Amino acid sequence: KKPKTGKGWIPSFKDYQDVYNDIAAILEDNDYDDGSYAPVLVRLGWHASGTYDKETKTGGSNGATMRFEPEAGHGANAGLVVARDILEKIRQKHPWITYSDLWTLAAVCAIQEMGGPIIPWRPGRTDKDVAACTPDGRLPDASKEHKHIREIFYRMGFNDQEIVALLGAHAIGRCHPDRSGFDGPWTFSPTYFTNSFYKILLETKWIYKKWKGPVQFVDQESGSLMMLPTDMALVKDKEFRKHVERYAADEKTFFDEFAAAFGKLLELGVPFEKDESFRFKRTTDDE
Ligand code: CCH
Repeated sequence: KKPKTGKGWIPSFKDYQDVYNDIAAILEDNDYDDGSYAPVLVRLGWHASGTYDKETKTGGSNGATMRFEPEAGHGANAGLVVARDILEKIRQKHPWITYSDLWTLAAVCAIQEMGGPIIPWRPGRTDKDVAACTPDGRLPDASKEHKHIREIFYRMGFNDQEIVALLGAHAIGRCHPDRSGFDGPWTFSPTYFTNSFYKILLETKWIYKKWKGPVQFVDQESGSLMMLPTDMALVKDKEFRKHVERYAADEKTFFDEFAAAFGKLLELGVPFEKDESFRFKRTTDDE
């Protein structure tokens, strides 16, 4: 077997599939949170990409600058060290892959392995140094509402429909008081990727949570689910609500539109050398 390094060596689809399989294998091998690292890996891929600014063409997944201070220490990134540390182990086994390709591939793997849609993904990102770190404040602030969400996502180049589709990722994972200050999961199945975020958002009676923490909502019936002020903005705003209703009614539509928007998010600002036909689909079955 030839070593996977050195000038002229180019990774094949199979090499990326091997990385994918190794990530898939460690997702549920733990007592972490609800029994899976998958949600926090999706959050890492999103926060690595969501710093993109289309005017200055800075930020985005290319660079993996969250490896460095100050970006690692930005308030929005609290807790993501867990995700970066798990992936460090994968990287030691596959030292040829860039962190920026690894982090985005891990998010794709996590979504697919949780039963979500196939996300279009292609390699080609390079890692940058600390000088490419983005300024604090590029990621959304959960205590705000429609105007803020639009400002943040329009800056990346998304429209209202794509914003609502992306937020459906809150079907998975949870808020941690020691990270964001908020508390609780959005759904009863936080390790399954479904359209349940929209259904629960529409069908539940939400009340303000009575506590000393930041303003958030809790479901009146069980008291165990939560919504952020930014999540609630999706049903208060007429344009957003239209799409919440579409996705709650039809999971296939949500999956298709989520896959397109998330695939786009992971590619913002990346100067790919290969065209879109180089995108490929990975499965754990190596199909
Ligand atoms: Fe999110 N998210 N997110 N989010 N998010 C949090 C957790 C997750 C906002 C705020 C928060 C997206 C958009 C937004 C995930 C995926 C996406 C938390 C809790 C806050 C706060 C963090 C903690 O305490 O651990 C806001 C505000 C917005 C936009 O307005 C988008 C887009 C995505 C992906 C497509 C995932 C997954 C989690 C769960 C992480 C975990 O550790 O369980």
